Amino acid sequence: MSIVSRWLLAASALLLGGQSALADINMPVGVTPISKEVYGLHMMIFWICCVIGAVVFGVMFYSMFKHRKSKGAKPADFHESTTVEIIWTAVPLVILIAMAIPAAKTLIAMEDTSDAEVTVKVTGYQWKWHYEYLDSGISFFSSLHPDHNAARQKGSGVDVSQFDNYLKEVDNELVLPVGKKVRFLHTSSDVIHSWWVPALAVKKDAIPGFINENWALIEEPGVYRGNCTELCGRDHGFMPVVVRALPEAEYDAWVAENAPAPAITESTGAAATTAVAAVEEDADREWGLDELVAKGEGIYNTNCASCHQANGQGLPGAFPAITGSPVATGPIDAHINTVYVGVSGTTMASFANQLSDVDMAAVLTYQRNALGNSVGDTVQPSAIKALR
Ligand code: HEC
Ligand SMILES: [Cu+2]
Repeated sequence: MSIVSRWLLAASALLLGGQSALADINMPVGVTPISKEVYGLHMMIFWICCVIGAVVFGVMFYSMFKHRKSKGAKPADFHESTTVEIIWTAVPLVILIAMAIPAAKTLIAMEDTSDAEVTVKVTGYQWKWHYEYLDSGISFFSSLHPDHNAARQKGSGVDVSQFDNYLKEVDNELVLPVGKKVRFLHTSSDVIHSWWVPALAVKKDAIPGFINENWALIEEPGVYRGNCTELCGRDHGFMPVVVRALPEAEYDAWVAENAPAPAITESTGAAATTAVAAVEEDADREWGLDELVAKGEGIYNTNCASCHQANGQGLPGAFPAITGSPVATGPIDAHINTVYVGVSGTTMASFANQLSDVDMAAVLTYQRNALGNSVGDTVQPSAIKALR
């Protein structure tokens, strides 16, 4: 539907008192007490503006018509009317104060992050989000879904109409409980991002070196989508947010399943300890070239391809090619160092905290033995572990 027809539809719906077409272009009501208050304020102020508009233009057009020259109207020629000046100062003042009181109440409520039951630290990265549940120790990165990421690449040939939420799907969703106050701590590891989920009425800048707070109490289970809303570089449009709100019992089960060992209660402790032990064993054992390359491909596409490109060619002048790169085909230690430490002063960030030992070993081995390179050696997870 074109913008014009949408507006015509909305205007006719308005006249007929209809709601649905209006809701289509209006801001969402959302699923938190704050989002509902924000929506209420928005509608209240919208209607106040409508009334003011109708009154002001009504008086104007009536006066022009009633006192038109062809009817022999003679203009008044008085100067300075204290009464009029007092009225047109006082009336807007009263209206502004009447609007400011409820708005200030909502603003104060938005800032009140006290008594939160769950705290999630949200860190922006170029171009993904990192979520850290401070209470249970769960933490993970959330990137654009690999299928969508592959489809969006130039010349992928994928028919994107097959996706329901094209470019609005992630690999790991932020899982939150319904009916609990959740506090968000927003920060960034590189440039300024902004975490925005309209249905939660949460939109906060993520600034390196600062922590901003916000909160939400989600009232209905569901999936709520959002975006980064601060222009943060070339893939700014490809770091969506997906929140999955679960009823409390399901959320608790999800936490029990995903929490690392220390936060686990006695009853589920054994299973989690084995899971952690398995991960540790993975980092210690000797890996084969093929399994590292196989694992490395996905990690490369998620973490490195946005700059170095999926085919390893880079972007001349901005991001060096990995194919034939003297670093990726040269001494192993310098290659590890480039990715573990990063290259200061460039957009090549340190991946030490972004990738596990196994993941980093896999992506390095992938760079050395795929994308047109064939050095033939492997980077073992134990070599990365030794650097920590
Ligand atoms: C945000 C963009 C960006 C991302 C994402 C990125 N890099 Fe880089 N990378 C760069 C830039 C820029 C350089 C060049 C740094 C310099 O000037 O030396 C570079 C250089 C490199 C080099 C050295 C290449 C050469 O020949 O000089 C390697 C190896 C490398 N990156 C590996 C990786 C790996 C592995 C990942 C993913 C885990 C990754 N990069 C993700 C931007 C990026
Ligand atoms: Cu961003």
